[in-house]
Amino acid sequence: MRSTAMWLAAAALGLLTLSSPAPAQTPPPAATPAPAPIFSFQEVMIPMRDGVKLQTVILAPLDAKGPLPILMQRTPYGVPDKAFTRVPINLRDLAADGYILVFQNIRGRFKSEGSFTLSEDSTVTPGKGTIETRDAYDTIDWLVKNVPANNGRVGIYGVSYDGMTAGVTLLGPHPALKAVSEQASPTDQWMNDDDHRYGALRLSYDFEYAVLEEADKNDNTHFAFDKWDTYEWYLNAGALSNLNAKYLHGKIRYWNEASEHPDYDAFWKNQAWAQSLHKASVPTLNVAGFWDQEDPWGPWDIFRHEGEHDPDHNALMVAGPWFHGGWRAAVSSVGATSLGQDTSLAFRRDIEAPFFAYWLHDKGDKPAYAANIFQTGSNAWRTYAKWPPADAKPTSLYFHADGSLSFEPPGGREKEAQRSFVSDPANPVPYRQRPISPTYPGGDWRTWESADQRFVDHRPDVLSYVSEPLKADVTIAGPVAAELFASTSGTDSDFIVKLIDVAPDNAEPPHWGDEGPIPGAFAHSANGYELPIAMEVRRGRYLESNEHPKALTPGKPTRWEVPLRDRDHVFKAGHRIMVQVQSTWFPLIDRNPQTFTPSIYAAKASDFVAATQKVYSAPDLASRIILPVVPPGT
Ligand code: PG9
Repeated sequence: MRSTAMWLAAAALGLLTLSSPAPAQTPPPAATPAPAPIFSFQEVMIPMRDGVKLQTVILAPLDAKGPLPILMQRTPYGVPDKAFTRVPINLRDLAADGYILVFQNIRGRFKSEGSFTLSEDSTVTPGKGTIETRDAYDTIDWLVKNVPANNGRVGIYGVSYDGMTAGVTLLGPHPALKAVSEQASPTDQWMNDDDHRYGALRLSYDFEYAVLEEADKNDNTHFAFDKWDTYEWYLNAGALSNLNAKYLHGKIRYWNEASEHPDYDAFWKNQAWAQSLHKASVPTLNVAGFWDQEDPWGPWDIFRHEGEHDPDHNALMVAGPWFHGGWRAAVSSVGATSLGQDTSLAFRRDIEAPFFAYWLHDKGDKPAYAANIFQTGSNAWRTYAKWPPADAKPTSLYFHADGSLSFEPPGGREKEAQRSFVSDPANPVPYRQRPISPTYPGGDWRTWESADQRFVDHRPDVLSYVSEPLKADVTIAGPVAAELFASTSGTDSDFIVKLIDVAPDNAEPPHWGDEGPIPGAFAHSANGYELPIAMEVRRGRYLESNEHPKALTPGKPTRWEVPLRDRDHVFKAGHRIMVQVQSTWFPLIDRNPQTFTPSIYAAKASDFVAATQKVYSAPDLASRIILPVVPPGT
């Protein structure tokens, strides 16, 4: 159990302590009797329609008083073994209602037969979904016919890859499948989530995850970096082509495929499985984290596609202040801000468990909301009958050439106004404080999206725009976007936009429930904290077409639309709103050479050049952030 993905699987299975680790030196208590098993354990090989058999673990509660529903999880990361005897903390609320728990390794992973490659696994066959749609169908069919004392109803849930195997069941559900909770499922690996953002390669993630899953059928493999600071390692590796030439030697199929398909072609489009989803085929609880460093977008994408036909309001959206899978851990703060409650526990107890109880046990009431969201800033749960809320009005927050940010558009005196910086691929802006440890299995990858951005705002290649302290709260709920007018002296380039909530320097010490302020050091670090609310990259070559990249015209001001996803946040009175703009974000995003080449995978060292970037704030080139502002009192 070693990667974040594995951590998630382990966390879901309760094989990790999720709150605080036990002190290393504490001697074990003498002769504690082993807890009595509460499940019967069975491992079976379930046959699929093509004869391939999948390794499946079935845990049936020993104290069941009658037939129970089945709750299953399908994973590439490994299933529990016989040591699984207790209900893990993060399944406790679910398990209290009584379920037969089923865990299955997908085909080609561990003891499951058949072959596995990342791309084939999520490729859609028209009308039939993905291979996982079919394997889930066949598994459910077998389970309801063969597992004793089941009530004929099945639910599926899971985070990330396991969320995707849950989500794709919606493309061809078995009639016994009554409830789905896909949590942080990716839906389109070129457009968003793990591997790319609008075609910009998520270098460190894509490279390390491809090795993790494709190097060995029976393991989750960590690339053997010879440097702790992977910023340095990736920079020394040079042009992308070196990664295969020097390290992978063509052995990792997904990396080869990504290199062969830099643009949005059929290879990627066929894997964008939610494009084939046009209705809420089964009641669904979609779950997303606002600070999810891997798959923040897919759940919203699935929710929107289900909304194309959902007359019974069966597609629900839940979002909260979570890193990837944080709702299966314990999240009671973001950055240096206390949220005043364990939001993850609240989700599991008050949202997830009642959702499955209603659909699989006929217990309780049908959830009455469309979206149930933990709004940060106000730090409160809010339910919405419709998402995005109709009263939120797109409102522009303009950049000014003096570095200020305001709701006033640039005036006549700002004609031609702009700010510039030099973006040098030889000295890219780190995406988080160095040293940057390998993505997995280190824990710091999990929280970098909520890290204080003061670590870069002094850099000459990062532009900051900041508002006056707000006189009243500004609440945003719905999709956020940036519209930049910017130029580069190069023929290709990236722009990264970050929307930041800057805490005042007199931040109140955070309170924990009724127990009073949390001691000083924590409050101290909250002073002036620059908390990212939204961050994203756009790659210039794809501004006009995702399929056919084009060179930029050097020096020409160009419109860059940067989607910043759905948000629900209150910028509190006294806080300031900040926007940072930069052109590198390394090694999260590969370095744009800033010289157009037909494929960046084929760029040579000599193509990587420094470029002068200009961001405009003139009346006719008014760079801005578009915020879905909710009027006060609504
Ligand atoms: N983010 C991981 C993943 C999901 C689906 C495809 C590829 C990677 C994960 O944590 O499982």
